[in-house]
Amino acid sequence: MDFLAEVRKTVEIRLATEPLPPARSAPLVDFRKALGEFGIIAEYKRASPRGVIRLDTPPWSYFAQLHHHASAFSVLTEPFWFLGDYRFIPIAKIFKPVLMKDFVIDKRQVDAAYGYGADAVLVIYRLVGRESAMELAEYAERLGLTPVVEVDNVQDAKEVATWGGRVIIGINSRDLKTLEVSVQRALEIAKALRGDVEFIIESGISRPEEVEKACLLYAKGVLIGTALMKNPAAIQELRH
Ligand code: IGP
Repeated sequence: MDFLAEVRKTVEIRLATEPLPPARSAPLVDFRKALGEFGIIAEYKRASPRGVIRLDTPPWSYFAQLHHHASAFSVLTEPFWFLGDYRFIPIAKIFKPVLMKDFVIDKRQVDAAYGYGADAVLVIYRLVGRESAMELAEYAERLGLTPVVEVDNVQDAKEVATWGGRVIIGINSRDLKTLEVSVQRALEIAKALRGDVEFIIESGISRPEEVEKACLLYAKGVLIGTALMKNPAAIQELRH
């Protein structure tokens, strides 16, 4: 069974067993505006399907170290592969606007993003398909959240580019079926969008040249996880 198919099964179990999210108390901010001209989104990710990344950086110190340089935070909330937790969201939100990263297949997960205090929510096109991705993105917008719709090919990117609204396209360098990463491929997809629509580049970014290239292709920002988990101080060189 591939990763996405397997993760879907556990999301269904989570949906059946997780308690209802709290009522939102955090202020809602415009995630796109928070990125400014070009922003770095620093991701808190303790593990991935490839294994543990880092467990000795507690969430508070990660966010506290990075908030002067990052425009926003991305927080993994998937518990089984990524060792994520919804409760990381309010910690990140003390410092910056927050994107909730999970495998969203149901509106109730968008409600969780809202309740725990996120400002944006990830919707993975390849996980749910066009119809559901559109529905989930619309639902998120209705709540005032920014949908970040993740794609990993030109065709899907061009489709999402027609949706309008407040959608940001997340071009993923990682192919979620094979988990193989190519920043070059993500940049090619960005080129095909010609800056007509707001997008960010995600995954596998660790070098200043990559950040620079994304910026030159009119990305609104880059999302960096592993490299910053391993070395939060690296953000200073990554910003140009
Ligand atoms: C971050 P990296 O290579 O910098 O750690 O990647 C982010 O893009 C990655 O965690 C990610 C992800 C996802 C995680 C991209 N899309 C979907 C979970 C679900």
